[in-house]
Amino acid sequence: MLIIPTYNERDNIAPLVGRIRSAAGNEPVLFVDDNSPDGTADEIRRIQATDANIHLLARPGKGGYGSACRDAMKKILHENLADYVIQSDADLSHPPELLPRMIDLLKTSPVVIGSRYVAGGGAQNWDVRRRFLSFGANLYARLFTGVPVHDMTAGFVGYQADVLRKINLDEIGSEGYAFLMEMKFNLHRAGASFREFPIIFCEREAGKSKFSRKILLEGMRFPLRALKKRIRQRDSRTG
Ligand SMILES: Nc1nc2c(ncn2[C@@H]2O[C@H](COP(=O)(O)OP(=O)(O)O)[C@@H](O)[C@H]2O)c(=O)[nH]1
Ligand SMILES: [Mg+2]
Repeated sequence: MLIIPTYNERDNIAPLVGRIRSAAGNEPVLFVDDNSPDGTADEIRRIQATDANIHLLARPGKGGYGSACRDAMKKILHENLADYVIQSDADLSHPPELLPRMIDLLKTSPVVIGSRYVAGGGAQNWDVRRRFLSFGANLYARLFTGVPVHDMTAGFVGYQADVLRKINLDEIGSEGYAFLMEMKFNLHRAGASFREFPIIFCEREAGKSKFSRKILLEGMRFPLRALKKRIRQRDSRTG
């Protein structure tokens, strides 16, 4: 089952569902919409009328990307809706054509990451500055968190349901893309192994990014918090 958080993504929903259906047949999709002012939920309901595998978790207000993903994961785990969960953005940044590869890899790997930073991966329409910044941020995140993953902020990630049951989703407090790092950090500490495969990330064409200064700061702080946690634990083991 796919989970897709949405906030003001009305124009992306129909093309997104079209591409998912072409690439991955009737794969169930759970949208999590936070009462988007642009009527994204109405657009999802319109498509639900002809597609029984489109589900909608409608939340009352903007609760953040991280909590939208958490709520969807908790619902799937509690209600036993699927053997695996794949999270993806609604803005077509993550090519739905790669879903069959993701689903195939999930048969043998507990956590599968669509990665920009393995051979063959990358980002479309990114200038040198943005590439450098993103690569640097990922290197910093990998070194400080100690998680052996090249794309720590990847948002196209698949999880076997059983590996998600090894971590406590309520302990994860990050809201922006720090959520993506915190998930990987906590899964790593729970003993999960990771498999990365290359994706070409596409910058959105419709709608606006919800990226903010607050999200950036949270993202910059997370690797430091993770490093402190690792040091404290090492001290408590040796001391
Ligand atoms: N439900 C929900 N979805 C959100 C929220 N913030 C962002 N999203 C969705 O999360 C995904 C990633 O957000 P986006 O704005 O593209 O971030 P960017 O890729 O970092 O620029 C998109 O599908 C957004 O619609 C939120 O507060 N609630
Ligand atoms: Mg985006």
